[in-house]
Amino acid sequence: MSSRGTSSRLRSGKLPVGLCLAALALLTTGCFESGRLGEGALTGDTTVPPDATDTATATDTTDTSPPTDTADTGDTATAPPDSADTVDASDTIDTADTTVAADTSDARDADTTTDTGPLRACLTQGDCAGLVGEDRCAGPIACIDYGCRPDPSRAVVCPGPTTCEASTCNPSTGLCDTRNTCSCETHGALACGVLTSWSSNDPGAIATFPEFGCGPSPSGNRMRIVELTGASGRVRVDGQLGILGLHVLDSDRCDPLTGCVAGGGTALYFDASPGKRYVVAVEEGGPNEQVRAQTTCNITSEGRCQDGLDDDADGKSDCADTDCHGREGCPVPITQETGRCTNLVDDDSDGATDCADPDCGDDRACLETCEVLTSSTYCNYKQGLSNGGGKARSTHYACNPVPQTAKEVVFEITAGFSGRIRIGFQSAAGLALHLLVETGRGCTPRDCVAMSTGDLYIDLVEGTTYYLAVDGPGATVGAFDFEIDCEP
Ligand SMILES: [Ca+2]
Ligand SMILES: [Ca+2]
Ligand SMILES: [Ca+2]
Ligand SMILES: [Ca+2]
Repeated sequence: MSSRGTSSRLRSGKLPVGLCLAALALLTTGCFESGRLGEGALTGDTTVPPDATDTATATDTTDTSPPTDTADTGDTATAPPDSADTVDASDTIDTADTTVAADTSDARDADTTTDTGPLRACLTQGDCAGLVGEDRCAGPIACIDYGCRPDPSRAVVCPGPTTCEASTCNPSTGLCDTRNTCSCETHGALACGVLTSWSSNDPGAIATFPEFGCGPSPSGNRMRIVELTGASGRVRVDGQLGILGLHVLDSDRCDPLTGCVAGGGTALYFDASPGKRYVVAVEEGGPNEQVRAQTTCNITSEGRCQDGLDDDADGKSDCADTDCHGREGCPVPITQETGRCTNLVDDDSDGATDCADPDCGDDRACLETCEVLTSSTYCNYKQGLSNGGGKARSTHYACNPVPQTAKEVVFEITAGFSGRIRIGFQSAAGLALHLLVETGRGCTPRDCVAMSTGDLYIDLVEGTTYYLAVDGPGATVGAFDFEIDCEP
């Protein structure tokens, strides 16, 4: 072996030396070892063995890890047994089976068999002819195990309970007796426009329904079903005194779940379908209580503004309904800024605050004024002027929908007589003549009564002061001719 190893080193030259040196650095005896290494190197191209040694070390780690790893894998391995739990789930099926068995009168059969034993010994079915068991629900008598006894496979099974029905087998008849647990037998009646009173001691109160399909369930007190006669349109039933809750039921489906029309509180609204009959389940507080209910039909407006209900079904409840504005604590919404022109609030919510709102145009705080430049006017007064020398104080003339933002020139006339005059006016620049009448608040475009782009006739009233404002849109500046003709 070693000779082969040596020859190997000679052939391969430097590599084995390096290996040897490396081995020397670690072990004194290393070169012998390295000989073996070299030998290994031979096979070493199959170098795997040394690696295998490494793997051996790895195996050590593996040794440590296995417990953990194996444990993990072990768990996964245990997973299948878990699926065996699914088998447990099938136990549930077993339980179900047991339950079913319990439900069906198997148990009863067992009892019968144990208690009474066979009614008669038998070999054939004919031996049991004419025999009837004490419990007919347990099944007809048949020859089973040489004894005449009830046949459990033919025991009577009654339908399971529904919301309003419960069914049980009658042992003497072997038939299912079904009873209505949602009694719609009425005791009393409510009618439109009538205030109805009764005592909770009056006969007819029943146990409460367990649950309603509309509105919260009552608190478990006893209940009385009353007829609701003549319901039409929008209906309100208002429970008073000892009433804790109300539910309206469609009397064709007197079922608290599927036939519930409206309810939950002590007052309710609903829209009656023409020709349909309704009953009301009235929850009474307890014995010895006076109970009272008011019924109103064909409601068309919001009668109650603080009950949280939409009386007339127009989609708006209480104060949100205009019917309630100004009533029962519901404020009248502000629709105009007028009179609220200095509070910095857009009171009517139209996007314009105070003086910016046209509603405030006449408010003293917001009133536009005009400045009279030419006070000395008289009959036959005549001037050619330009508005460029005027003032831009007036913009919004009551008689002109177009804002006049240019400078204006204003003439004042105080009538010394009553009669018609003509104001001669012309302007090639697009200016207009505005007639304002003094109303006691000075010159203001708010008091404009007429406008003209040409001559203007005025029926003067003696003693009245008039203003004639020449104004234009935008930044219009231009010439105009102005003339007063007192004898047109
Ligand atoms: Ca309403
Ligand atoms: Ca209301
Ligand atoms: Ca305001
Ligand atoms: Ca406003």
